[in-house]
Amino acid sequence: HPGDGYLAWLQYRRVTPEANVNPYAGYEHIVVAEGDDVVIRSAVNELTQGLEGITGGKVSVSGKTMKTRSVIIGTFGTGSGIDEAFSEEVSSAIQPEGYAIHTDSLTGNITIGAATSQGILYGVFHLLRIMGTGGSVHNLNILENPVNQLRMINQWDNMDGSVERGYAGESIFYENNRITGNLQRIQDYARLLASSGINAIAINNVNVHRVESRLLTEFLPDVVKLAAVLRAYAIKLFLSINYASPIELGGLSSADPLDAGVREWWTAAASEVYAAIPDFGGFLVKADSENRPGPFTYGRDHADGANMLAEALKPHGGIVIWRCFVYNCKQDWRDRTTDRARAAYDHFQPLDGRFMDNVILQVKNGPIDFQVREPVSPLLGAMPHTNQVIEFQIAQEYTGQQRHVCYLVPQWKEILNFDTHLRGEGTTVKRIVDGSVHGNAYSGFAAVSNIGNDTNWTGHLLAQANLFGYGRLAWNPELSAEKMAVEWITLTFGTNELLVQTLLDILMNSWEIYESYTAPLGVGFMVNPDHHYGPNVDGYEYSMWGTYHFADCYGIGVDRTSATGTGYTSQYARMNMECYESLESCPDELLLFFHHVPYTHVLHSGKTVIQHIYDTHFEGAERADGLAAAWKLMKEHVDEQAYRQVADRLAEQVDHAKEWRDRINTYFLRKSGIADQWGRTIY
Ligand code: GCW
Repeated sequence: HPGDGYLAWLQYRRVTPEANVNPYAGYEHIVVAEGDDVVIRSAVNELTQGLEGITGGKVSVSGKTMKTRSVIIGTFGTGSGIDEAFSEEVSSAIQPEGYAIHTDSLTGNITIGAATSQGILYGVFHLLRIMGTGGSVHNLNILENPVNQLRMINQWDNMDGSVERGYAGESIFYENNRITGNLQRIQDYARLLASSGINAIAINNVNVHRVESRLLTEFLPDVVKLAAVLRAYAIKLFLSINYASPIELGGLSSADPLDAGVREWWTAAASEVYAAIPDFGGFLVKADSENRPGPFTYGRDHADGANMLAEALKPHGGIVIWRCFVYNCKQDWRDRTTDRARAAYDHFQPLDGRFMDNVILQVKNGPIDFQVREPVSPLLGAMPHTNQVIEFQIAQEYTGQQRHVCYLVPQWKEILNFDTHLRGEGTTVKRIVDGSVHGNAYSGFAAVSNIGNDTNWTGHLLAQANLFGYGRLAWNPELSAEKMAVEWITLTFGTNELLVQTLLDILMNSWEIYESYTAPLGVGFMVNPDHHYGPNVDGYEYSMWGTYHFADCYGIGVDRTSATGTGYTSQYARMNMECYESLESCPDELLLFFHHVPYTHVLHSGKTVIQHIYDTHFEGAERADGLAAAWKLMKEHVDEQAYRQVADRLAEQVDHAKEWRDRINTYFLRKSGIADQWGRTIY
């Protein structure tokens, strides 16, 4: 059903049916000039499906160009005629994953040329995106290369079918401790990923438990089947591995990375995987973090641990992606000197230069954990001799769990545009993670997926925009959040202007709204322990996880300055360190992340901290109401089922925003004893 959300942004509906002439009519012939491999076949299938949907006609495929309106695909330098459609300049500028698209103005023939089948697949999706959004195809002259090399998705799926931090049903990859037999769903997921530019996926949770450890061995034949489905969409498969595998699977007595037997075990394990999956991506590793095993047990460090695996993978061209989410999760809340925000940098920065060149460190975007507001992780860019990728979380663990709408692309854009000043002005995060600042061999993006087996993939229909936007942003971080939103809306819901504008407003305001009724001024973790949904100001205040706000009757915030606090600010380049260190220059939205201040402290906005808390919480809840009201007006412009889905979630958000508002305001009124200037109801 078109409104159930399963087709997501690959609806291929006939555009502008109200117009007399379908602008794409006649594009019913595909020419495969050269090449026949699984990826080309996917491209042809997609193009066939897409053109049939969009034109309403029956599409034919052959090797021969028609007089008009053919879509011709092929690789360069094969003598197939593809080269002639492009200038030498264009074809030589195309990188392995890139493509060019050209329309011949006389015949209307559209040629998609690339250096590889993968490039052709991306070119096909680009053309279908233009048609799906009602764009003109008359004069296309497109040249595209991805900015980032690795554009990866991390599934946090467990083999029992559960998904860690999953908010859209169960896993599509596993059930009952087996790999799924429903490869159709995997293929449909692969189409969604490839169409947004994703080229890699780790198919199991970074917390690798007993059964999942055996993906490397016993379950390998089924992993091979998944790899085949993904390969057809140019997506490389990675496995998250259990660092203690030599013990748990191999029966060895140790997992010491410097032990010869352990190294041999990994070398053999890697060889077996590559024998089964020759284009296997490599290993993703969470080690010595949140009770996961790692090299610390043996008195070794992360470089020892990662290099051992890198050596095993190297002969096969594989890589190790080693996560930097390492901190003390057994902290005593009485201990005021340990600061979780410092941990990633303190653990990893001193190891710069020690990692093999097929190791990539995966660094979370912020120093804590995917909060609605955090500063940028100071580790990003601070290791010039080490490959790094940035890790985002598409799953909205702390941003409404796909029950509240929260379009995260604006947050990601802000992070990517942040100037680290590490190599002078303009050393933005996006230039660090694309590898250009430090000239890295490997670089790019990774993110935690937000899908499950719900029919609409993401639970909240509007959360699909985050998955789509992530892929597009990984391909090109210069794209604007608005542009990606409009693309997603149009591809998903059609071109009705009022609807597009309404949804655009909903998406573009959603992050700010969520932030305002939840976490003020950079305070994080005021959530219920464990599941992390809903307000609980002291939920983590006396916990061992190391996330505190230190609110008392005078004030709130964490002193992370170098002068009087934990010294976290010193992990930034001078310009940023000075900016955060001083109360005068620290931006309002991060004030309480860096400073402990009285409730009466006056912000740059002119408001006191306490009044800011009250105002944003009242406004935020009201604006959430506004989202639901705006959507109500769309009832007649959108499919009934899609309308319901969104309306139901928004109704829950409206209610829940009030709960946040009242809990937070009441807590701080009681703590501070300072009344709301406007005398509104606080309990
Ligand atoms: O955000 C936290 C989550 C954990 C997760 C961990 C991590 C997979 O609450 O569920 O574990 O981060 O990133 O490793």
